[in-house]
Amino acid sequence: KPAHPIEVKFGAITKPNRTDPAMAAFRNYGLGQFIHWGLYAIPGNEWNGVSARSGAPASEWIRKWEGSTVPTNWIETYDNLYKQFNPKNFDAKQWARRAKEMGAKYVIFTTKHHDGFCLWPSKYSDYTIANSPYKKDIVKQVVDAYTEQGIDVFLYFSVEEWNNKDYVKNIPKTPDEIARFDRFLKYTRNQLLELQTNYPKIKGFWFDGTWDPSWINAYAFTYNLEKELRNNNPNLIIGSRFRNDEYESRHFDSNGVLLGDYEQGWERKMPADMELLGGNDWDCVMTIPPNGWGYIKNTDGMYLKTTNDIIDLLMKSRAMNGNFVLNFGPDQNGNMSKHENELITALGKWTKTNAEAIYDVKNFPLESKYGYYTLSKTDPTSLFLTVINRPVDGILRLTFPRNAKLVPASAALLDHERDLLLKKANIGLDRDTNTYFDIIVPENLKTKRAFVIKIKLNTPT
Ligand code: FHN
Repeated sequence: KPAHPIEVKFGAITKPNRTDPAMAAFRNYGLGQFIHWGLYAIPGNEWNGVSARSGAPASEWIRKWEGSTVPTNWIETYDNLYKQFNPKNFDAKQWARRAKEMGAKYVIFTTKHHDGFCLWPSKYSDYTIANSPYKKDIVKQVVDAYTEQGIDVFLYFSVEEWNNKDYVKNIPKTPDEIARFDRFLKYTRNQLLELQTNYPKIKGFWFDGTWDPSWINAYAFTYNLEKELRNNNPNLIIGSRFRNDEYESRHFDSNGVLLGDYEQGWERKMPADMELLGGNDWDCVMTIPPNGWGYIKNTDGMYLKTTNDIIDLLMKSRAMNGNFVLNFGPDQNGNMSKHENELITALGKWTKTNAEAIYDVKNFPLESKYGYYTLSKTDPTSLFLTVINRPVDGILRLTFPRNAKLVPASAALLDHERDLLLKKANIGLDRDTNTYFDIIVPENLKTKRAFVIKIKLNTPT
């Protein structure tokens, strides 16, 4: 934040921390599902059986891959993949049922990624699902199926388009570039209004590909467009990636004010602490492999995050008032992978048992070396401790400030609904500042997962 605020004309349109029901619901989602699906599912991270890049390739970026193993006519090949896109097993209802089982309360679905292929029959483009052998509107099926399951839908939309002749990467300079980019901006507006009109049930947009100088330079246009989208739907939720101010500041304006309703910069990374978040709403979006959002045929040698990894990240997010969004990359037929399916089932079991600690909770201003605290929003005497690190001696020693208005009074395991022994521990340490409470973890508690302890708080006796 600058020491002296400067005048920003194209800054935030909405106030930070909106209090309307739509944003209140957003804050309580807890867990979300991201789905990256498009033509990149066909090659599935390899050209002719060879992964062209070492390290952590982004499978949905395959059209951009370079190197000796990429076929010479690869861009043309890619741009013709739509002629093969015919997902015979795609069943939006099944996806939605499984997402619900997993415990997801919102879904972010790719309507169009950087390759420009639209999964809805846009009247403003020929490069759409309508011209594939599949023909049917995929976005509509996803919006309807998820909404029916009570899962809110956000549409992912990439502004950047690799194969659009009107797209200009740098600030348009020549008359031709200016005319082309002008057409591109109109096209983008048309598509967004079309999505709003076609799918009025959506709760928000999740923007991407907004980093090129041309888009950054179009701050007046994007400001007006955001206003227009919000006028059409005052409850619409838009993250901080959509646009920048007139000084090229992205996510936050030049005075440090969030540009949008929640911070959208936490991609494959987590805030180290609450301070970094400045009290803004946020979500963390995460891949299961190290990188790669679209389908990956062969994951040999890649670390795939486990259910325990996900539980850890989910509860870390919740402890810091954020949502955690797990990405899935279905294959060209619309199937999730074996690992993804196993994750859904295992995570679903966990979120069901421990729902009280995940949804409708907020940060509790103490840290625990055992895991993460979350506090019920509706009952400030219900505190949850997700134990990730189980102590070797079975004693969870909670440290509370001496002057705390509420302290632990009783404890129970959420999964077994079993009461646990809780006692004040006069350990003779820092007695002027801290009070200690011991919770005993039963030796016969056999679990491969983190477990949650519900702690009832009471005024100190
Ligand atoms: O380039 C994309 C990437 O392919 C993926 O869609 C992610 C999802 O957050 N967003 C972009 C990188 O920031």
